[in-house]
Amino acid sequence: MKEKKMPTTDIAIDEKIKVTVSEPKRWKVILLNDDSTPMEFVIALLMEVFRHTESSAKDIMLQVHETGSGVAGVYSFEIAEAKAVEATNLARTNGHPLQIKLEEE
Ligand code: TYC
Repeated sequence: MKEKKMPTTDIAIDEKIKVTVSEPKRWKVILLNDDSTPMEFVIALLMEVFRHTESSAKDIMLQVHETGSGVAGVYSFEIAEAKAVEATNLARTNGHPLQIKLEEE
């Protein structure tokens, strides 16, 4: 039995997929000044939680003391939040009112 050939159509698919990848947002952990958190405590906290050297920790502490605020570090949101919580807990455990805020870069 003879087979009938079906008509064929060639279809060219010209499809472009655009993928846009953007950098994840970064968050600043900002220390705020107050009248009673000891300077030495802030320096130790900046060294322990934010891994600063004694020299950069002193600079940041003085910046906060003199201008009202200063950046302890810049991280992804999860890391910034974890460091802010850790630093706040450390301050409260030691009876200090140190305030910390996060700000998108
Ligand atoms: N102003 C505080 C004092 O004179 C020192 C201080 C610095 C407090 C930085 C908080 O985030 C701070 N003892």
